[in-house]
Amino acid sequence: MNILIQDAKNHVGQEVTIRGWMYNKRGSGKIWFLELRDGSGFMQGVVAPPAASPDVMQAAEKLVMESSVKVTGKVAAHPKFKDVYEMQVNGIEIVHVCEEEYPISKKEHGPDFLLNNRHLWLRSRKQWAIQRVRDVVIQAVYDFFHKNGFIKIDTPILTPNACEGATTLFEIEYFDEGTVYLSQSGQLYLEAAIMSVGRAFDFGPTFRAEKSKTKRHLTEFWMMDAEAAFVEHEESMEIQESMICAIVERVLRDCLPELTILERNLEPFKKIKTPFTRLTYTEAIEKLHSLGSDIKFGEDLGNDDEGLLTQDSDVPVFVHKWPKAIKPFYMKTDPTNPELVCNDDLIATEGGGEIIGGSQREDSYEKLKAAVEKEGLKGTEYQWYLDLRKYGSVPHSGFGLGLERVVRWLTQAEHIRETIPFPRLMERVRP
Ligand code: AMO
Repeated sequence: MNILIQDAKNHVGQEVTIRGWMYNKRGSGKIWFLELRDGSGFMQGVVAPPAASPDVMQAAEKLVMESSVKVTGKVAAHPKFKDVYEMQVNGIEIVHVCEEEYPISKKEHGPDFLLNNRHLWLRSRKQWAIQRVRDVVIQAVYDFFHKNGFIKIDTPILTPNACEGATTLFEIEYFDEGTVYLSQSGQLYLEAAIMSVGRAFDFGPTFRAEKSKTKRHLTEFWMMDAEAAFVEHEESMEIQESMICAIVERVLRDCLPELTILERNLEPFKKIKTPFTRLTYTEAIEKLHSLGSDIKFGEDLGNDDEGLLTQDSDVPVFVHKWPKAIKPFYMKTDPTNPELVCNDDLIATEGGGEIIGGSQREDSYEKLKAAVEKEGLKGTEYQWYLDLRKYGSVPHSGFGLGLERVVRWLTQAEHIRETIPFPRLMERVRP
């Protein structure tokens, strides 16, 4: 019977076959320990007589690192470690023996070498664990939204209008229609969709021609945008913090083997509870000054500033109500101060940096039209967006969560490039 390693616990004492790869081997001609992986987990296969015939011993000898195999044997609980299973092997079917030595060995490799070999590096234990956490975060987000009345609306990737500023657009010539851009965010389209479905989210690749070589910037990243009708600034932050707690709980529940491989300290995780800290931008600047930062009012927060704001906090920190001058055209002006907007950035603990950007959207036709014009945006491309404020306009808010930023925070990956299977950075688009 073929099984997945993740189900081995249900087959103790039975003879089963696992289909996978041998990533390491120890032993001598008398006994071999095969370290096997099949994508669902890891398992040791012990190859020794009498269970293993001389032919099976020979097959084990032939296997080199990353050869693919089907291995049959009896499952046993590991004598020392809880929840670990091994196999007493009595059959080996070799699927493919590597023709050359596998390039990624146990020795230290530099980042360039690893990135050039990303197609192989993905098989490494740590990279495997990070991709599994990523998958669980995606599931948690879908579940959270469906439970809270949001439906998934797929927004277009090819768009004639900019959402997040003209400086980071990737351009494409689109037949006779002129220049279009790769989407920076599905937000504007979701705003149209919620006037039909009330609450919506999307989850897809977004693109920014960012000339930033930081550990937190990709040029292609996956963003989950959410939008909700009748939800105002405060309620939007409540949705955001509940979503982050749902993600953290799910990862703690489903990813313990992965977090163990990543040597992730679970204690800070357990402290992530609502309500998150809320600081207005003005309060944040004052706090930063008191902590020795020389940031000026009206400047964006740098990496160090974000670190200072969260260093003494067990929970992520909202910095909200930013100066209008440094934020996008669609944000709603703060009714209590026309220089500010009703927006928020959510800064993660443990050096995670900004993981969410959100805001209440301007719902007045006149104010939004003026903002589009002031920004120098091509008015005709935004007429449909302005229309939303002409027909049954409602207060509404939304936010965008950067999937890779969240995965980096949760896994404590050194660099964001490890959190996406094939990273696209300013200087890298291969493999
Ligand atoms: P914003 O520009 O703040 O907001 O982006 C939302 C979130 O996306 C992530 N992010 C990135 N991740 C990796 N590499 C990048 N270059 C990058 N840029 C942004 C961050 C950020 O918090 N339209 C709004 C969202 C909304 O209000 O609905 C927007 O795009 O985690």
